[in-house]
Amino acid sequence: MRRSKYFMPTLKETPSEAQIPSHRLMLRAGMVRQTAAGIYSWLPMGYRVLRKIEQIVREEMDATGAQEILMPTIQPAELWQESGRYDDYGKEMLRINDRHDRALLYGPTHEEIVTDIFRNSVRSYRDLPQNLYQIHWKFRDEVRPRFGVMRGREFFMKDNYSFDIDAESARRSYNKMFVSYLRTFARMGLTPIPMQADSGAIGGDMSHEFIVLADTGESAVYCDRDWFKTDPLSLEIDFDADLQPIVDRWTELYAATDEKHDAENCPIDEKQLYTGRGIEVGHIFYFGTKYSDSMGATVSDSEGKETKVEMGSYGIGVSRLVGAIIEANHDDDGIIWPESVAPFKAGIINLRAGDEGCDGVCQQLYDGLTEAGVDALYDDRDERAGVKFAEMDLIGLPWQIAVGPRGVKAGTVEIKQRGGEREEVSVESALARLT
Ligand code: 5CA
Repeated sequence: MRRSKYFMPTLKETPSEAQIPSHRLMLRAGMVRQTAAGIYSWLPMGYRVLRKIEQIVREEMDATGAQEILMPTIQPAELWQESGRYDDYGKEMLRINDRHDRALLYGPTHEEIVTDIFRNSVRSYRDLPQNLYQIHWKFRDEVRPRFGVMRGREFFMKDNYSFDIDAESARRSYNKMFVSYLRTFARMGLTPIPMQADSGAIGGDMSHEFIVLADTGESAVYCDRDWFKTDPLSLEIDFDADLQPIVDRWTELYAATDEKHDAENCPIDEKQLYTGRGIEVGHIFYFGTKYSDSMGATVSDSEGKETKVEMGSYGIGVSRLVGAIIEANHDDDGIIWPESVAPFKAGIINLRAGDEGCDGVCQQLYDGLTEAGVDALYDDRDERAGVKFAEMDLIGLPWQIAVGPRGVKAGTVEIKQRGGEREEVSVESALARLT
């Protein structure tokens, strides 16, 4: 992509409404624009990151055997009246009447819809277990939308729902999601901490929040310092095997939120206890027959007896993750994208656009990267070098290659990793490093 043609409305000034780094940086880098309170439009660069995160989530969901579906954002009130949540949900639910005066709502979550699909389609234990997921928009009319996409009213979520014949099998489904979440967040360069949590409006008796550390996070975190010693990506995971040992290994380290942390009885000794703040990027729930009971979702078991199906639901805040990743990866100059979610892998900076030599080398780099399937943003504008370097640091691409007249004469370019040291190398070795 050529910077001169790219729609990336960066801001020089720090927007006064933004209180935390990720919100400031997302506005300054032209990734998003607020359309209404807590409602955002995603501009090209922000949307590229959102899609990268979405794709990692999708790949990791698929790896567990979950199947992707797409449910409507607008839902009929009747299903929520059946489950008993229509009144409970209160003002957070955006309620709508259609032209026939039928009560609809913009879905804040999808337990009711998916339970309805299930009860109309599945009759026998032979069709279980099932696990269905979707990635799309939710609306919650939060009292205090804030921190940009971190606490929006409209936000992008991955939500999935498991259906099992009994509690033991439901536990296996829960464990799969638990382990899959460790991998998912680790692939985005984050350290996920699963913590025992309250299940709130979703209900149920087993629940874990997945927290990533950031000083600006809304949740307090208490965990064992040994937490940070194991990389989930280093584990061989077979989703058909018993995952309980992996879950135990993580939960034995003990981590808890404010509500669950009990200073008197905390099993971790003081020196080992890490206390900090974090951002909730995922939340998983096992709620048994809460919805199958109220909504009548049953299947016949191996003896032909009608049995209420055991359910769980599992969420990941896909749009929140864009902010959370920035909170965990930035410096005074801007964002520092982990490669797996970066909007482009490299930025090419032409230090003298219009100079034949510089233009030629930049084009050679750009073509070479494009042919190798490496996304690059080529700053071909007629702008001061300082402006270009500052913008590249702001938008945080993992690699920068600067091309100037002096280097071109010597057959070299300057390559550096965001936040790292500059190095003079040949055009070929710059290409080799990135491809
Ligand atoms: N039905 C369950 C699981 S699918 C559910 O809705 N869980 S949740 O309420 O915990 O939401 C799942 C994730 O969505 C949260 O962990 C959080 O990362 C994200 N999320 C929740 N509210 C917001 C919000 N207002 N703005 C951005 N992300 C949010």
